[in-house]
Amino acid sequence: MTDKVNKFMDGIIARNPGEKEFHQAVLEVAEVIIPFIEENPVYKDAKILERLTEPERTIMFKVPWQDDNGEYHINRGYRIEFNSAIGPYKGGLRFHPSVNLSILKFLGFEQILKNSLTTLPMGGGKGGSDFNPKGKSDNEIMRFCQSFMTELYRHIGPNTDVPAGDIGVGGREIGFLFGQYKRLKNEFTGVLTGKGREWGGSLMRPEATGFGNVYFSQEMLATKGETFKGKTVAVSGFGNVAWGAVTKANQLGAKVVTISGPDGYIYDKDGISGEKIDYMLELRATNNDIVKPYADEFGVEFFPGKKPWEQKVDIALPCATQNELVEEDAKQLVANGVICVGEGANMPCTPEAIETFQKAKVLFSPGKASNAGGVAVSGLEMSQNSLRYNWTSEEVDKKLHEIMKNIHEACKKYGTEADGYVNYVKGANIAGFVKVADAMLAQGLV
Ligand code: NDP
Ligand code: 2IT
Repeated sequence: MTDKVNKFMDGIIARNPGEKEFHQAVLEVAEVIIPFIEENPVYKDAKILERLTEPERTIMFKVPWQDDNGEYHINRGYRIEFNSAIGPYKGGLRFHPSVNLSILKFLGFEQILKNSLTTLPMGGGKGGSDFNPKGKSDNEIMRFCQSFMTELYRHIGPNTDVPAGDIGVGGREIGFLFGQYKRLKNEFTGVLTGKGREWGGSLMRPEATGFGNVYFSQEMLATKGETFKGKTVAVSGFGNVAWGAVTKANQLGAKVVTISGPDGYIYDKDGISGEKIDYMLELRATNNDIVKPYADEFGVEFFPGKKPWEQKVDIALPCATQNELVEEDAKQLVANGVICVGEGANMPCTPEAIETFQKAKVLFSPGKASNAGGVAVSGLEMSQNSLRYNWTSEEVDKKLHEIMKNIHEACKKYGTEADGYVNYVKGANIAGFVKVADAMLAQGLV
């Protein structure tokens, strides 16, 4: 089997040279799906995996804009329309200086299977720019978003491609992007999700990814008769996903002791709760990319240049970015007795880290399963926009909770191994794949 995977990956690497994050995301899927299609030759004969790993369309464009001092800047914009077998392309936009084709292709590819797992009718896509929001004024952000949408608008639409937020793109940016789309098209449609609640946004969308991650981890813990109550939790990042995860973990009676930024992490032995959670929002809104001010504000310890995984915790929720938790970190967490790791970010754990958790039989969920709550509520926002109606927070939260439970069940169905251990990576990939593959088969050579 390893030979078959290697041969397949040789083809991927040759056709997509230098795209290491994309290779990493495809390898994780290929290791699971190639043995599966050997047993289900209908997918093999139709070359579904080969077709699935080639984006339907890749758009790259120039984004010129002017800063507050009148200086000109040129950034690059992208939208990867990866797969539309089960619905319009759907996925976030990332604004971060590290953005390149490889990162967006890895995210777009993951999004296909994630969206399939939600059970909602959404294809996979991702986009963004190498624009750095750090230190930019509101006006600069607005001008950038307007320029970005001035090109993107011709490629998207409520039945074609529906972007949303991701790193560096939150409610404010979605507002500027939506405003420009509306001016260009003279249409008020659900072309973006993550909109403000007054103008078509779904309640609970800001909370959805972090809440969903905790709901999923709650299901994993329940398989061992455990709960969040009284557990110590390490969270990384301090953005949208981290904020939602900290909030829900608190509600379930856990104590969250860390959050982190590119500058290091803070350790709050009393737990990040109450007004300290609200402070996370302030920190994010400053656009300064640092978590240290939390330590100054609340008089707790700050560990510059370090990651939270060196602390002894029961549960780890990586919510910052890809490859932020490496093998050494995983070994440290395991040595300290971690029982559950729920990925809130996309691909935050390296393959070696995942293997370390799985070997130690730690409950481990891949982002495409446990962070699917964000895009799931985006899907519910699309439904509400089509209905021209709004559900209450309670209604949306209930649906989100149900969806996360269903994803957990699907992972268990396809991922339970002979000894009873649930391999959630295997389960998520197969469960997500089958629906998309069947749709592709039904639609002919697409
Ligand atoms: P935010 O921009 O709100 O926060 C991102 C956090 O990660 C910040 O703390 C950010 O700090 C940090 N970060 C980003 N890039 C890097 C980097 N290269 N090195 C170190 N730290 C970094 O984004 P989100 O919370 O929305 O996204 C976090 C993760 O969750 C991402 O992997 C995203 O793809 C994933 N995700 C998001 C969803 C959503 O609905 N928003 C849904 C599903 C997954 P800084 O900006 O200072 O670098
Ligand atoms: O990675 C993700 O799932 C997101 N950033 C959310 C995508 C969406 O369309 O809500």
